[in-house]
Amino acid sequence: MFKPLRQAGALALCVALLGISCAAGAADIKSGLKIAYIPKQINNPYEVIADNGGMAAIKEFGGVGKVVGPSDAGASSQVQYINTLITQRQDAIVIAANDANAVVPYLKKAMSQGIKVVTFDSDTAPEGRQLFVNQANAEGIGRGQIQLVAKLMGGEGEFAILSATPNATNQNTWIKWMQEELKKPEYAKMKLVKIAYGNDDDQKSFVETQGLLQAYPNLKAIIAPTTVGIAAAARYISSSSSKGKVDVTGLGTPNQMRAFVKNGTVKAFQLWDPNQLGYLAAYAAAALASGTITGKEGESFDAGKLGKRTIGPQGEIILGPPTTFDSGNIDNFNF
Ligand code: RAM
Repeated sequence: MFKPLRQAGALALCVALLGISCAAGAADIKSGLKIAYIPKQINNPYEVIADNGGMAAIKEFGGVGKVVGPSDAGASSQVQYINTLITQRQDAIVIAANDANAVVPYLKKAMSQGIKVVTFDSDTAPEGRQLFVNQANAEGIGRGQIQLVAKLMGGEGEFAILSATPNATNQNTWIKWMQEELKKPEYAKMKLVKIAYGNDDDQKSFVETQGLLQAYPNLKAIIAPTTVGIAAAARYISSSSSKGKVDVTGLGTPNQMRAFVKNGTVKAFQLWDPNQLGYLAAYAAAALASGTITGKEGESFDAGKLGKRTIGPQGEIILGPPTTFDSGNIDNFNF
């Protein structure tokens, strides 16, 4: 008689007897859950770290994880993978969406067949998923990027944004908040001259950087809110005559950016731990697929080493604030 109390019954017990709601624990996760990850693109180092975090979590709770996905971040490149996963009757799909709308009909089809859908990193329109695991508050990321570039530029001059694809939900939301932040009077002497798109393709990002420097000879900084873009921009600038004149900042992984911080091309940039992002998304998907949460605001679940997490408005779960990396702390990070 104690066994049911220890497991699924524990939740009902604390609600009924103590009058409080309890977080769903890892013990409530069904065993053998099939959870498939679809990154924006499989060859993006950031996505690889995030997916590895997901696979580690799935291993912890005894599920079966896999990663499938396209080699480019095009708007509908993920559709065929979603369709295959539906046929394979996965328990949950965890996806970093390349477009807010293109994948929605297919994800809706998955959900209509009982497959749980969690977006992470880059969201769909809300009807395309049950939960969105966001790396950090989008407004905070966008405003933070402008605050950082303003410091680097001494609060005046021309700067450009080198983004990922024109459809990327995450970058577009961050850029919207950057533009909001820029309206403040303290940035009156700063001018955003261009938003370029490197499509999260290393070579295209490299060429776009070159184009920005040619088109805007007075450019003082480039913000690349993409790990692919910032690394390509830094590589271009580090061996060009713009080194020391044009600051590169944005969102990057410490391991990809370390050499450029050491050689002085990059003074500071930001990110969160993509591994933890993928890890959190797996626990969210497992809690949904086990029926311990339904996706409503206020529900909470156990996320392994990340502890208890609570669903916020619009089905959003936030990992935590970003870290700013510079020459003083970059060697403390290895991802
Ligand atoms: C790239 C991708 C990803 C984004 C990071 C910051 O790797 O665009 O979606 O979150 O950059």
